[in-house]
Amino acid sequence: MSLKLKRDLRNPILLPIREHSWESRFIFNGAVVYDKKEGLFHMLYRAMGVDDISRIGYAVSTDGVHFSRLDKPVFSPASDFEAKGCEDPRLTKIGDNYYMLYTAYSKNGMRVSMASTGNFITWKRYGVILPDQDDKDAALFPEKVNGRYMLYHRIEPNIWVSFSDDLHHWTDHKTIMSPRKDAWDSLKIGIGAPPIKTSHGWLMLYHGVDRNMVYRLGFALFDLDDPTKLIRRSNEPILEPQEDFERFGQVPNVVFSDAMVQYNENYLVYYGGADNCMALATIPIKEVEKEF
Ligand code: BMA
Repeated sequence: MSLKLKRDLRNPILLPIREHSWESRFIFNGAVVYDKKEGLFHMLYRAMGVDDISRIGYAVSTDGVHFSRLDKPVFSPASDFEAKGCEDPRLTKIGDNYYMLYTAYSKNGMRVSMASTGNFITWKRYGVILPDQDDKDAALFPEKVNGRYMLYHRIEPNIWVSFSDDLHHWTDHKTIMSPRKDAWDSLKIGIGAPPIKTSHGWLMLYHGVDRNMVYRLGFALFDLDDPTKLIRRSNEPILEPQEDFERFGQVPNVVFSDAMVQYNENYLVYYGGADNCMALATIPIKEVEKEF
């Protein structure tokens, strides 16, 4: 499989705003959803400013490229577990609500946390949902599996899932995907975007890190009936650091994504370049379907 994402020529599509102290230095790793009825792309992005604490900003767009932003963050640390920041949001719509999974970062480490919203401004906070150990890269599966909610997360170096009846208590943790020896994803992996349903299986975007700490992106396909069963994955990365904004920045050689959106005939992959800015790369759905 040698699928490659195509970068949008207008990249980077979002940059820090120097005049806003909370997002003056870096903005990256945004979650994006497209609401077909409204014709709007909603983005929640990770922002860092003068105090080095990650907050979540909101941006909205009609074309998926040009975004209007709010002056103030829409989600900021509110507990000791979040004292150093709320990082890397991922969004899943279930019913009328959007569920944001994010990393709560503090001196105690990283914990998977959740909040839900109907409007991206006001939130119901669930707090830390996996309290026991360092854990991150979380996203909610868009459907119930055998009557239960399913959560993706990452306990190094693997991608895990857990299950819940009520979204608060998570059990039955198991590994569903691991790094591969001597490959671009040899050190650790984590989910990118919540999977998209296709006729062949659940298409997941994921990131892989190698021993040189280069972050790349790939696809993985999971069984339609049993989404914990991996069918295949990209032998070669579908996107890797190449442009200057991906190679130089807060953390060099990073393409890191929290969002894949189905829009017209394409998948749109939104990604952070070098933990510095937001960028967009696309691939025709047909091309992906041919390979899988
Ligand atoms: C991960 C997360 C991401 C970041 C990546 C590369 O551990 O912190 O937010 O993009 O590292 O630095």
